[in-house]
Amino acid sequence: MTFELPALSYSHSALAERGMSQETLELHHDKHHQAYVTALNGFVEGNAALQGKTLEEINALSYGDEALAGVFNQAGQHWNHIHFWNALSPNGGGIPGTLEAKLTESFGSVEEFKAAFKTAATTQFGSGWAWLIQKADGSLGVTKTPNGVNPLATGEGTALLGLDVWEHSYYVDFRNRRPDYVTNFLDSLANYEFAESNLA
Ligand code: MN3
Repeated sequence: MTFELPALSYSHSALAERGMSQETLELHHDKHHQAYVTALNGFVEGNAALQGKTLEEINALSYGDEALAGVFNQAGQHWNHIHFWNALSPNGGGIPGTLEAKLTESFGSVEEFKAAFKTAATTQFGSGWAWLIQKADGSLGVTKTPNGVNPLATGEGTALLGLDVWEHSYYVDFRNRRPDYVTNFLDSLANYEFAESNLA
């Protein structure tokens, strides 16, 4: 199986008014994500045990296996970025009713959810991700992961909404101001319809 870079469902300039520039999407999607896909395909080509496996299967079998650490980095990042492009929207920021009720039930209020997510995203030291997840008991939670790790790999829960906090995701638009990038995501860019569609 050869993996491919999925096209964005919006134009590279579609998020610019909401704080994610065309330059960021051109670099992040066309260059960074493409590099993960190219490297992953190289690993698959050289390892018969990976051939014919889905991306989810490669994530699962490579996570935590020291000999496959390089494979996991690329597979995890391919999965994470596919999720991430869907987690952004030119009409982002509005929270649909079913998700709002779940957020209120689990966090107390939407504002408390946002505060918890922002804490996770800003305290992830170095590169990584912040996630809204649904746990096995159905409740929602917030977690953070380093580098290419995701909740699919760790088994913490189902990823509802993930935010890339690698510097390449915000340095063009926000320079070193990661907290502002996170707040802008939560208020103006997040595709909460996508998050709701990931609920069990
Ligand atoms: Mn990235």
